[in-house]
Amino acid sequence: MLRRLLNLGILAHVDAGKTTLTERLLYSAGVIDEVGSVDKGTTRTDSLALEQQRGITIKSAVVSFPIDDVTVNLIDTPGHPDFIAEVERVLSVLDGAVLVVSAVEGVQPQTRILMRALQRLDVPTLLFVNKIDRAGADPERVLDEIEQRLTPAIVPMGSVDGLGTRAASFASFGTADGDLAERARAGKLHPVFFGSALTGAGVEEARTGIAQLLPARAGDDDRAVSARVFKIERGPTGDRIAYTRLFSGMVTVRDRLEAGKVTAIRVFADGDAVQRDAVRAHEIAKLWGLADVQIGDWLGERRNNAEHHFAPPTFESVVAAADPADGQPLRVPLGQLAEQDPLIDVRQDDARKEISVSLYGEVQREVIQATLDDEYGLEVSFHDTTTICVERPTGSGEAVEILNTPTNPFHADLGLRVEPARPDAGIEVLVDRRLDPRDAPLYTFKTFDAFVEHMGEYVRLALAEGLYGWQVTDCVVTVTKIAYSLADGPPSRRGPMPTARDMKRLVPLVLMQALEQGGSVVCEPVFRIAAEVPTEAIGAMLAALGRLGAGATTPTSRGELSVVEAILPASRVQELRRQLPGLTGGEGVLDSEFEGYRPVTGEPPTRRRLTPDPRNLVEYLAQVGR
Ligand SMILES: Nc1nc2c(ncn2[C@@H]2O[C@H](COP(=O)(O)OP(=O)(O)OP(=O)(O)O)[C@@H](O)[C@H]2O)c(=O)[nH]1
Ligand SMILES: [Mg+2]
Repeated sequence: MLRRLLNLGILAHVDAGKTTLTERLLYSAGVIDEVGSVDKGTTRTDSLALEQQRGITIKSAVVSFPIDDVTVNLIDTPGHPDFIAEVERVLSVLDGAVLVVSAVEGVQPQTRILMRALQRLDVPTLLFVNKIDRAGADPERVLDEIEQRLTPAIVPMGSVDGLGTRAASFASFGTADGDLAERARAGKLHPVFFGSALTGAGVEEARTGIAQLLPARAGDDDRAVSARVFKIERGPTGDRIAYTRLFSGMVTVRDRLEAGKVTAIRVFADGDAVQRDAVRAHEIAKLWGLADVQIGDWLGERRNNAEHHFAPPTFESVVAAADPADGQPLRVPLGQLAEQDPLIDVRQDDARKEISVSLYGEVQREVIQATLDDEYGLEVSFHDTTTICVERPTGSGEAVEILNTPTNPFHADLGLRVEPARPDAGIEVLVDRRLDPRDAPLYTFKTFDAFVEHMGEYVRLALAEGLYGWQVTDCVVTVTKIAYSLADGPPSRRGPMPTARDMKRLVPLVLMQALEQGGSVVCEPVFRIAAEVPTEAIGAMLAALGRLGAGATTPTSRGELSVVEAILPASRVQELRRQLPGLTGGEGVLDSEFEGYRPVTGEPPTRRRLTPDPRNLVEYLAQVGR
């Protein structure tokens, strides 16, 4: 029988029971003889010491098990919002997903965020309403919440008996008919199972559902290689191990890829990662030998460009050795962590000898701290935590630099225009269609397309630090003029050809002038919060929101509880979290979800530049070297 493959993600909010369910599925498939426990630190997928100590998943982990003729590669993901980037990388390699919702806590903001991302990417998804054995479980309410807040396209697959007890069980309505299965496999309908990962109730039915209601695939090895790296691990000798999903083609040991030569392959198959000579379409493998590989890289053909599905980190902190006498450089260990972890964006300020990292939150910071301590014997502390802002152009600005003038020693004319684009549009780089391609320095860039591509890269690099030092985004940059000097041209244009290096240094010079002319505004990350508080505490809550400068919605009351929503800057959300227990007698619950960036009111915060500032021409030229 030809085996089919299904790469399956398990996603949910924190503590919903993903790892416990994974363990149960492995058990029910016969891959393990004993069900491990998160609370004892004995599960297959929470294998890191830190995960076992804390009882939470930090890194995604792959395990494989068979269901009939299907090999399922299950990827258990972390649910804590601080580790959302880990989920992001996994999303692009999935054929299907199980979204777990707790029958007690119900649909959480994180559940909504995950479901939206799955829908955007058209990943067929089953729902598993977990913890029906726990007191307070209310599957009917949760079903309503799913319908109202996630998707109306759901089909309950059975009913629950003995709710809220250890004996709680799931009774299936019977086999799914062909039409339902087809629509589920196409992602148009979401079957809902109920159960308990702890007792195993409903897990057998969910396992059958996974094979029948999600799209398993048979390989097509003949096509060109297209594969994606979604996780990187360091082996005991410091070698890089790239977790890779193949979409098409085949990769064999000794293949030379752009990122290096494949020296060993282990393919996930029925319980283990097995040593093989080749990995085929739809399989997931660990690849050794790719020295230059990075998380998110495509091997061979790229499939899509959609990259960011979730909010970016909103804070950054300076990291320093806890003991000032400890001369150990942090740069290498932090660099290695960043390599494995797309979450960690390291910023090195050479002038101040300071390193800072971007952060989602407190838990991630503790994890970085503990990892540096455990793996590198480095004790570090974090200080000066600040909000990461962005800059958006406010108006259109244009600048031109002509070669052989006192302000432009770079052997090329260059004109750039910066225009604002809609929020979240990102950066687009264009070339004015009226430009004559022959005016571009093709001697340097070979083709006009290559010239355009390089200009795009230089513009993006230069936009990393805007007028206030923040990343500039949501804009369109157009190359409006290009010309170069000629060895035998008229005296005013005579000179050597511009090099790529020249162009790279000239771009920031022109771009910053254009940006300055149009102006920019600093925007801070804001969150939409929903606070559920005892109705008698609502007055205090509204007053606190007022003090934090947030306009709130009119509270809606659900009996003894009232809910109020507001938009708050990231830093204020932290403050509100600290105040909440005091305001509500410990009864309040605060949900927050990244909303976007909004212009800051008052004095805009600035960030120290790490690259030479082109607005100070003399210093800029001295530093970049011409
Ligand atoms: N009563 C009960 N407890 C459960 C059930 N499933 C999981 N738990 C418990 O809930 C807690 C969290 O379970 P995990 O499996 O770690 O949840 P998770 O979704 O993997 O958590 P993160 O990976 O950290 O997001 C643990 O204490 C589990 O024992 C269930 O069905 N019933
Ligand atoms: Mg987990």
